[in-house]
Amino acid sequence: MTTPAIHPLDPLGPAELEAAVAALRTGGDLTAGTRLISLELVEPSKEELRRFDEGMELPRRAFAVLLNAAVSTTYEVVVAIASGEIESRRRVDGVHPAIHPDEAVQAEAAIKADPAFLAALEARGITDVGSVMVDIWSAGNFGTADTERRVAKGLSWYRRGPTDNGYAHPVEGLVALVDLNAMAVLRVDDHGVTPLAEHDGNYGVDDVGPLREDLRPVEIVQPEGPSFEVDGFGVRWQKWRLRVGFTPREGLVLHTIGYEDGGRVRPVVHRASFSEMVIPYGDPSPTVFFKNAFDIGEHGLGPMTDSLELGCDCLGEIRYLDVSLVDTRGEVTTLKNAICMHEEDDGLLWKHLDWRTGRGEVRRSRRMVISSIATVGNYEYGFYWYLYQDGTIQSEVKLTGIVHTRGLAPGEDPVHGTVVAPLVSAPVHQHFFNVRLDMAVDGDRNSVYEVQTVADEPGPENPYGNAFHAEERLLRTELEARRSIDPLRARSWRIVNPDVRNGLGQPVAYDLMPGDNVQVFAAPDSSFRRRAGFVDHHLWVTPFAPGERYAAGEYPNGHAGGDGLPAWTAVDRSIEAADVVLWYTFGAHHVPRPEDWPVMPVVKLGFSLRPRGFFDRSPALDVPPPPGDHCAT
Ligand SMILES: [Cu+2]
Repeated sequence: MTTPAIHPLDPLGPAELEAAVAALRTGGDLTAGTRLISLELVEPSKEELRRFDEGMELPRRAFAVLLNAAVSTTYEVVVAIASGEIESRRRVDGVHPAIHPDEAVQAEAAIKADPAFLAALEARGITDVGSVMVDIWSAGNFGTADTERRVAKGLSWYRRGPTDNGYAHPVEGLVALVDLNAMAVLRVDDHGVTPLAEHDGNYGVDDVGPLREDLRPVEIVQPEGPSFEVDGFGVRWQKWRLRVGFTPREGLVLHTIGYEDGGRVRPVVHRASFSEMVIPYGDPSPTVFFKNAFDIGEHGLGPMTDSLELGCDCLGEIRYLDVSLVDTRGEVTTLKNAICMHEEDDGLLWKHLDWRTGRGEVRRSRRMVISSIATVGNYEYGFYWYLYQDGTIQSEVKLTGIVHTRGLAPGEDPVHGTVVAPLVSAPVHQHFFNVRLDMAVDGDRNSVYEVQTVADEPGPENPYGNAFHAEERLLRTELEARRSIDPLRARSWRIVNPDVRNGLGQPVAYDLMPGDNVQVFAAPDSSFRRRAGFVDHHLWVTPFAPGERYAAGEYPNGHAGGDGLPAWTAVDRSIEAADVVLWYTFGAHHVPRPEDWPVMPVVKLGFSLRPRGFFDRSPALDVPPPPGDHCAT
């Protein structure tokens, strides 16, 4: 068997991770007292990629974040994979690196062995600590003495059996504070005993009573296989070309998305990824107020990514990609089927019936789906990218899993939550995502316009009062480009290449079309808002800078705030005719419903990138009619 040649954008494979870990051990960076928090590819620059295209080989390098837990010191180390040479080593002061899942497991064990915690359980009539599940939450930064340390908080639930849904039985009022570096419990705060909720919240086949019996099979058959080709991490589907990537922090990443047109591949997006996400809860009670986990920056989606199963998470002719990850000790594991690729029928693509002649043409839409799902404690996040035959790229998150719960005192009627079962409240919260789009519409030099519809003033030019038009406004600098959605004016943002014209003489462009979105409700001076400044605006635009990767900064865990987009864009750099990066923040309110219990049906949200004069006319005209002669006349 031949191994496909490694492309410079491919994620680090198992042998490369092993080599990097060995180099870190040899170099004295990974020792018994240090933890490997993350290890990922140093991605090549655009300049290097051009050299690769010209036939030059590029060296592979790994970027490691290491924590010396004994002295609470963080290091960033760059390793040359082939030679094992340590290229650079930098101590980063004043930061707390992300919490690796290994550490969460250890922190849970430490809490469950703590005498004060056991005593607090006993006060609640719980003597079998093995049935208690303690979820580890990032502690935020509320300006207390604790924030000097790398701390997390443990919240507890009780399982009535080995497969019981513990979230139905909150062990309310208990907050354990754990020092992750010392892996020691600092304190257990007990805010008062309430009775354990009795109702179960199980959802397995055997738990839910008779299943409906009127569902007949749907089979997706592609006898000639799917219409896409996968070569390593490279993907070709219809006229789309791209490379799939994966990082321990962002999970699924798409690289070099381009569209083949007139015999050449025209670039659209250089790199697309979920750069950050955060879920602020709106309940001021002591077991909830601090909950605003930055699941990407404080934890990392990679190790939480699910191994997907054929025919369950995706349906049809599926191609999977495996990815490899390291744990804090440097052990390499391969996650099978981490990324799923398949095609879906997408209903109508276009249609017209000439009603005078009875002649009709209709085409069905097919879309390419590239997806990955992360289980983040109680919740599932599905990250989906769709490519369409009309040149559209869509990004969608699917929210599902189990809503977070807290226990209620008898008679308590929660203002900031929904009662989903007796004595169980699901607190109100929001889910915010930031997608980083390093755009390249027909090249790197792009400008961004805000587009919205305006009504003309009534007057001699508008005598009938009917006139309205779309108005474009160039966003010249970073501060001008801090923008929010305005759906009533159909506001969108246009990424234009000022140097390239279409056949009609118009500059080629793609539009960023917002989907469902919301505003943030936490107070402007709250700890959460200082730390998650990227939720202040839906759109941010920056000139590309290699160090600007994540919307809330490189190290959001326990950070006091201000890092990331608010800091970078305060410089107010020019973004006109530049290599621009768009950062789009979108979110959902989640006022839980009884119907979200005990496991929540999927909620979808996202946005699209839609061609605007990128083509001279519909690029979907050459899609053939469905087989058979009954769909075209
Ligand atoms: Cu939610």
